[in-house]
Amino acid sequence: MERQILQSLQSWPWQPSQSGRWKQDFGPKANFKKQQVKIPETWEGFPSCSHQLLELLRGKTETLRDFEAVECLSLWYDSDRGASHALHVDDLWLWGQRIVGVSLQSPSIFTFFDPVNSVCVRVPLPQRSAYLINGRVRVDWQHGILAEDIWGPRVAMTFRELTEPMAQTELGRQALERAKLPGARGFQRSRVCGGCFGLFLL
Ligand SMILES: O=C(O)CCC(=O)C(=O)O
Repeated sequence: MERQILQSLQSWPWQPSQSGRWKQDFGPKANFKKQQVKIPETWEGFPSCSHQLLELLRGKTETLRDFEAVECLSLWYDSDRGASHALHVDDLWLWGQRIVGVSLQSPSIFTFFDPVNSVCVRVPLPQRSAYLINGRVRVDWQHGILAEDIWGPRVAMTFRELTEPMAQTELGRQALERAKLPGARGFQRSRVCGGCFGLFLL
């Protein structure tokens, strides 16, 4: 399945992102400073491989049974560019409680940091594993990937859901519908600590 996913992602162009990363972003576009969100007209759903992957992940734990992703963000960490992901908390006004991600192509380490108690926890992310961040870890702890923990090209796919109030808005309903479309085609060719952190091997 890993090879199939990586091949399918190659149908899409990688856009330059921050800190030596490249990205492919499928979902609503947010202005995080203004807390505004819109649905790009050109967004035709997730890459088709992600639907099979999400189905697999929903079957791994009861916590994900009703998980409805509205964003699929693929990140390619380019070791040659010293790629990393600074410690952060995913935006709370837009993204819901559960964040799910898979690690492909090479292993890494997730660094979690509790700024209130200055505690750091490091969790290995094996190649072909999936994680779930939920509860207090999602809200109170920062997470990130240090440059020293990228040892080769790594592709991460992260799936996010909307907050409940957002999901109930007209825009939220439209985003959910769009995310469920059978699968967008690449246009290149056609044109820890309370809460929960779970790790699954795919
Ligand atoms: O690379 C990863 O698996 C984590 C990605 C992440 O933290 C994010 O997209 O907010």
